[in-house]
Amino acid sequence: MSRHLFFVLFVFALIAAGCATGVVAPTSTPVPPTVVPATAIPATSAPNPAITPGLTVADQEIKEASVTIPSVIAAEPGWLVVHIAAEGKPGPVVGQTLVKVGENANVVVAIDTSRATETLFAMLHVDQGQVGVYEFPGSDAPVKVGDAIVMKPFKATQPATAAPTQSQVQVLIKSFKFGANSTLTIAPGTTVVWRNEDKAPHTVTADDGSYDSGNMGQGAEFSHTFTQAGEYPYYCAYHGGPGGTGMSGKVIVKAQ
Ligand SMILES: [Cu+2]
Repeated sequence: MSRHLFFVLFVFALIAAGCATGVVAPTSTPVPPTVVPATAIPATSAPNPAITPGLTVADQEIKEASVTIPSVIAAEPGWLVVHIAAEGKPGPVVGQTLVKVGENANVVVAIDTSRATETLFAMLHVDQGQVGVYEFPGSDAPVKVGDAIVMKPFKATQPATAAPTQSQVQVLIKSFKFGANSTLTIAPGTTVVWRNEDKAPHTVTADDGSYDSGNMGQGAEFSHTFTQAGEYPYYCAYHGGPGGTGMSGKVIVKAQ
């Protein structure tokens, strides 16, 4: 037997022994794979480079203390955060919700409506640090594309409240006067409707310029809704002037 053949046999013997030990090894209960709870996975996931983060917003009325963001595209798990406006820029946060990687349609975010401003900012933040816990200021920073924060402003109006008891008041313009009594006191939210009964044209022009009917021929109507408490003097541009001069009147808006 040559040394070479001996070596080959020796290798076969080793393989056979290996197989044998594999076969005769005592069977033990299989060890289940370690299950890591989702919340315990460290948030080291890198953003998917194939996805460009972005969002689409829509002006809306606040419903059930929530706003809806039509579309949010995230490259990594994150937060859709709603900021209120402070001097035209995103200010404090009034609500946030988790978003998944990819497109999230119609994302509903519960917000603190008592602090909501007319303009709100929808902003995409990452979910780093402790996953599922919003940490900002902290690890959950805004997402940027280039140098730009992924953010868009939108208008959110408060839901309409109960209608005022008397929502509309008419003032007849007659004989070059604004009604029998030129001073009218109304509740906030009331709409005043002026109607010109004269053959002569008139105008309803606010002293502060906040509203102006322009020329009103006979039978013409002009309306304005007063929402804020205060005094609102007005005049006819043809027959009066600001400061109660000539043909003029005053609307006093007072909470009742
Ligand atoms: Cu007039």
